[in-house]
Order: sequence, then C-alpha cells, then structure tokens
Amino acid sequence: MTVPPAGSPLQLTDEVGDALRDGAPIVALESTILAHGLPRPRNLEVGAAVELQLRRAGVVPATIAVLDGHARIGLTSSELERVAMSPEVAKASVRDLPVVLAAGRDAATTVASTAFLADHAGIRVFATGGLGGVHRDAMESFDESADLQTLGRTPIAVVSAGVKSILDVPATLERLETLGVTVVGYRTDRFPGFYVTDSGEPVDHRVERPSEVAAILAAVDALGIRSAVAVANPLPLDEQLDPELHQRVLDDALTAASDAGLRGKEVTPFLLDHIQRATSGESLEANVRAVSSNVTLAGEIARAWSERLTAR
Ligand code: PSU
Ligand code: MN
Repeated sequence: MTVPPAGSPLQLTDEVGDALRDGAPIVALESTILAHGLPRPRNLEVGAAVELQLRRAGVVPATIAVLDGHARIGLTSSELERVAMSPEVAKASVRDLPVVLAAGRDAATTVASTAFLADHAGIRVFATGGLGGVHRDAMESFDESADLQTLGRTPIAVVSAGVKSILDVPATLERLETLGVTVVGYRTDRFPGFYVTDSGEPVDHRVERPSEVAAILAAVDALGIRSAVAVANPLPLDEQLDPELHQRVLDDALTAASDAGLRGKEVTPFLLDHIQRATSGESLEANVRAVSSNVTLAGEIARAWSERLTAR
C-alpha cells in the first residue's frame, strides 16, 4: 500500500499510487453499484469484469470503498468480493463517510463519495452506471441525490448512461445546470435515460472523441473551475431495454415504492430491484451493458488525459 500524505485518511494500493505518480491512465469505479445496485452474485462478476476490461486496455482500475474505516482507493480481488458479497456493507454518501471512518466500518461509496475520494487522491476520470438525481416526488419529499451537489464541486470527468427514468430527468438536468456541472453527450445530442437510449431531453454539447473530453478537463483546470464534467454515454438503440416494457415496469415500480412508504436512501435500491425482477433480468442485462460501455469510454478518456499529462 502506498503511503498517503501525512494526515490523509486515504489508502491507495501500490498499483494506484504508482499510476498516479507516473501520470498513467487510471479510472475510479464506485462500489454502491456492487453492494446495492446489482444482485448477487452478478455484482461481483461485473465488478471483476470491469477491472479486467480496464487492465486489458492498459488502464489501472481504482474501485473505491471504505473497509474497516479506511477510505480505500483500489481493492484486491478478495476485498472486492467482500464489498460485493457481505450484507454488512452500508451505503455511504459523502456525509456518511465521517461516521463509517470513525466507527471503523465497511461501506460502499456512491457516485458522490466515490467522486469526492477519487478527487482527493488525484484521479480525474470516473466510470459509473447512472447518476443519482432529483426524485419524482421531490416537490414534497425534497429527495435529491447528494451526487448532484458533490459533482457541482468536484473537478472530475464522470462517465454515465445518464440518470434512470425512476428519477425526474428534466429536473435533474436543471439542477446540474444550476450547480455548474458541465454536461456533454458522447456522440449524441440527446441526454440518455440509462436503460433507454434517449431520455427525451436534449444536451447542449456534444463530443465525438475521448480526446475532446480530456481537452475539456484541461480547460476546467485552466479556468480554475471546481465542478465535474458529466459525460453522457447512451446505450446504442439495439442494446437498450424495450421502451414499452420500460415504461410499464417503471410505473409499477413507482407505485410499489410509494405504497411501501419508502424514504431516503432506500428508495433507489428498492426501485432498481423492483425493475430487475419485473423485467425478468432484461433490465439487468441493459444495466450491465451500460456499465461496461461507460467503463470502456472512461478508459479511453483516461488514456487521453494521461497523454496530456505525460506530454508536458
Ligand atoms: N443509479 C443507478 N444505479 C445505482 C445508483 C444510482 O442507476 O446503483 C446508486 C449510485 O451509487 C448513486 C446512488 O450514487 O445510487 C444514489 O443514491 P441516492 O439517490 O440515495 O443519493
Ligand atoms: Mn435520496
């Protein structure tokens, strides 16, 4: 384990520490998707597969989680298994980090806490499935993911397939605008809807190549901007979940969540689980395809970023 700077609560693996020192390509990965977003044992298969995918592309994976109260940047395969298979692993956003660190507990990190910790470690590219956002009943519940606020103050490129349709997509895009998060569509003018290629909403900016994202990140730094670049990467039309099936199960899931009286951080895992069961795994396959595609693109962006760093 590379020794982090004095006073830092972060623990980096040697592989991640070396990559950071050398300016080598590195991609941060979140762990809530493993512990709470995908069913066992598929979650572990996906977690291991995306790491392998990055390594094969010459990119160092840095899966982030809290283990025994240590903020870990990069996990061994047995640690990855612990995060994926143990029912004891809490879901931690940024505000939960102090508590789990102080108590010496295990926790999976959300987009917010993963981006926060990756940024502290000096990692500039992050791949996830879908971002958290504004929930559909937010007018009454005030339920808006802390992912949004954190992306508003964390200069990292985060590749996602947009936000799931369980959320209020237009409201989420409005909040991203307010919070100063740069949103670019990767080879698209439409904001993706995670399971489906098009959420129905447009994006203002479009990029065609990973090197363009690296150039945008460099401009973020040159301007002294401290917010994220959200790269929206849609599933191709022939890989999306059938939009009719999607709409039907979505309506059911929202009704079930409201009938169950769910609040707070349990809402997202409940809805995802409901949709997975109601589509007998079809949504799960779309979910896995989206994650894999985002990881591929993030790896390409990390390589382009590394080229800029090492060319100086
Ligand atoms: N959206 C998904 N899959 C997920 C999540 C969101 O499509 O697994 C997870 C991510 O870790 C995200 C978190 O950061 O849920 C957001 O949860 P909340 O809404 O409680 O902030
Ligand atoms: Mn919430």
